[in-house]
Amino acid sequence: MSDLYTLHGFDPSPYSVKMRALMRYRRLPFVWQATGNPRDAAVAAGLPPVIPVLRFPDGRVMNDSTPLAYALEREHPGQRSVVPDDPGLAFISDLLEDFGDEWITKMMFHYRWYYEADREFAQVWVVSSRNPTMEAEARGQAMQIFNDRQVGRMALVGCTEQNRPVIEESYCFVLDTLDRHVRSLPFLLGSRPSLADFGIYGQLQILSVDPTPAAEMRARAPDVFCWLMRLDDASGVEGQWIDAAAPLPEAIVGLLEHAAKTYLPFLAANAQALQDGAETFEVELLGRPYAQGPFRYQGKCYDALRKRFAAMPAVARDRVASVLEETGCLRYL
Ligand SMILES: N[C@@H](CCC(=O)N[C@@H](CS)C(=O)NCC(=O)O)C(=O)O
Repeated sequence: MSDLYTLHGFDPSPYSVKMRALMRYRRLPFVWQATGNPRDAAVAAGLPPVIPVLRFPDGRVMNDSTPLAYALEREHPGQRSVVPDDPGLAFISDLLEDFGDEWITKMMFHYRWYYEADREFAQVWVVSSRNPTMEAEARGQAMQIFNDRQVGRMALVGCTEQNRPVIEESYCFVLDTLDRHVRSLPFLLGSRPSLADFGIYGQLQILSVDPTPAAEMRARAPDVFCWLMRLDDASGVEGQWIDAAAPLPEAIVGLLEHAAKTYLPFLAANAQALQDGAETFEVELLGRPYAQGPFRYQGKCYDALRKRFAAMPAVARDRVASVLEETGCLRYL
């Protein structure tokens, strides 16, 4: 039996590069299996057809990056963990990871499929990653099919003309805030990366390549680009968590305030729509109306976040509750 993991994914997939960076940081030996269609590995194992897919050395196969990251914590306890020791900081890390996975992903999807230059580049990147030497006609067809499928999904995930100003303003806010932060602290919650870093990294890494958001990032937040490169292979990083008893860094407070004005009210409205069986919902975010159809997976994310908050030891919960209250997050938890 090999002691290697196999990570099935590909470069244009935010959750794939998130897991790859996390495993590199944790120094877990793995094979990066990026040829063909990595989704086949999920289907063959009877899992939902999403990537990345991780095969453990004992043959188990799993997907979904957050449960995967926690499975690796159980598998390799204390070995360069990405979960802060302090339960309060661990919760902040979970919240910001989820903000990355489920809110910043709207920016990734919007920029990639809204602007023509980005659509054209993304088609090449995706098709070439699966099969770089495909014959010209088949390659053209594969690119068109992928483009049509993704553009057809935009409204489903909230990437509409109506929502565009909210999504783009939020992207600029995240860039500006992170840019300030990473000039004073190498990672979000210390001089070592947390799950929050990897969740936000996954989406922003793609945004740092797709042409329109990449130009925005380089122009307004070049240190964010440097942070992404640090995270891509952080296997040499040895660091510390911030002091859990000290006030949170200013930019982390800023990100929490922003989550309380965007992602969290979105989650609450989504949960309400799921409960009501509504076909669509509308919520005011950043002073503008934002509308989309309810999304079951994000209903589960919200549930998981609230359960984690409730399950925190009382001392840590009370400490973190005050910053969550000040930033406007608490009322959603
Ligand atoms: N929550 C999952 C999301 C994974 C995901 O959505 N992966 C995308 C690629 S980045 C995918 O496989 N989508 C399915 C498709 O395009 O058919 C995770 O964290 O891993």
